[in-house]
Amino acid sequence: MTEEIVSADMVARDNDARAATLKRDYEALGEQLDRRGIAIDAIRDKVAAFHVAIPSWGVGTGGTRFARFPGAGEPRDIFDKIEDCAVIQQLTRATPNVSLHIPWDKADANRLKQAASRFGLGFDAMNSNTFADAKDQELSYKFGSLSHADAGTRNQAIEHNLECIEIGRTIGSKALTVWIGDGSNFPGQVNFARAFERYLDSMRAIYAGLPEDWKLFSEHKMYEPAFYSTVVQDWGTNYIIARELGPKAYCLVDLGHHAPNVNIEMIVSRLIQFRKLGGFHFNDSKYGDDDLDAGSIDPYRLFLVFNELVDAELNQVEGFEPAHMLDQSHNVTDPIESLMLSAVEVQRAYASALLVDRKALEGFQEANDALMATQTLKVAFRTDVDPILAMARLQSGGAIDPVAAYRASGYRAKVASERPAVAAGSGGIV
Ligand SMILES: [Mn+2]
Repeated sequence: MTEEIVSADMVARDNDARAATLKRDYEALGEQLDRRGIAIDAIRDKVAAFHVAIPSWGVGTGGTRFARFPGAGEPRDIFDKIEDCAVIQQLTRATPNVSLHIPWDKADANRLKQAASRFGLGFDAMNSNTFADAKDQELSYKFGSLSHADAGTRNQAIEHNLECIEIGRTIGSKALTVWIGDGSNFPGQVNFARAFERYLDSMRAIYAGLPEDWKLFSEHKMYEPAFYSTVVQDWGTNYIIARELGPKAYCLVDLGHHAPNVNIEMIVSRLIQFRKLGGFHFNDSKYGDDDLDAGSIDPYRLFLVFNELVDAELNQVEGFEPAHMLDQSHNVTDPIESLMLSAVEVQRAYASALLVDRKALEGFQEANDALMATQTLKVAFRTDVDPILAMARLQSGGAIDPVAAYRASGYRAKVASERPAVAAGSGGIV
């Protein structure tokens, strides 16, 4: 029996107060969609089956280079984090998996498994960390890890990734995400080609340690922590890596890791077409890699990304099975609230993309009718799919209004009294 953190009676009471209005809104939208030849229940069922993973570090308060302002009741360790993730899942029913970060979440693997299964949670991709030095680590990653000039440092980083795979095997993960801080801050500091060759060699060693049914994800990032060059700077390099390594290697697209105005949905399309899209780190950004909440700045871009994903889904592209995860920094909000609403935003983009009249769109594309083609997308984007999302949550046992139910539950005040305040420190977010 899955344990529930927030009182189920309390959630039911909150839902009861909203259910009649939701039913009316859902029926009205159903009628409207029916006129467009869309069965609302089918969309609801697809939304209910759509999941996005929560990164363990996301439930802690983030920070910037300037400061970090800790929130009340911050999780003290991975077991507190799992409880926070369980609240998000209980109320949204959209986030059944947690993505661990090693060494931050290092703990006895069996205890981890037990803690998660208590709340019916599973584990998503493992995340290795060779962009910071762990406590008591022999060699420093100050000047890189997998691409480091020193073979000993590279081996240490390879070993760390192999250890992450081992932990992941025990807890039932099926993927490893490798994100590195390797790069340079000054022109001339590193030789681009030699650094990349060393990185590829290291990745080959990690790839060789991958279980048969696992995937290896590499994530590109244009800048930060290195500010002049990064070793995996863009999707082209990322694609080269995945191709060089082999069929189990895929590219991750983090929405914040691109230059401003880059056409991310087109990158997504290219990676799908060449069978190398591994999945996403969802967030949003205004100026750079701001790690803001998914859909908070440019919901249309998120919709356009999902337009590509739904296109691939409907075309049954071979091997198309992208992993979805949120990767954001919550500096001024309650992380649980931000993550709940972000999961809903990702579902919203998915639901809206499912409403696109693809036959009409193709017709307009063939006829070079640019105006009607783009309007076809807009019609889907402008449709308020809120009742579909709420109904999917309600029928899956979640909350019609997750934030209202969460606030009514008093969860944050409760954990604030149990968990001592964490000292304000540095950002510690990637
Ligand atoms: Mn990321």
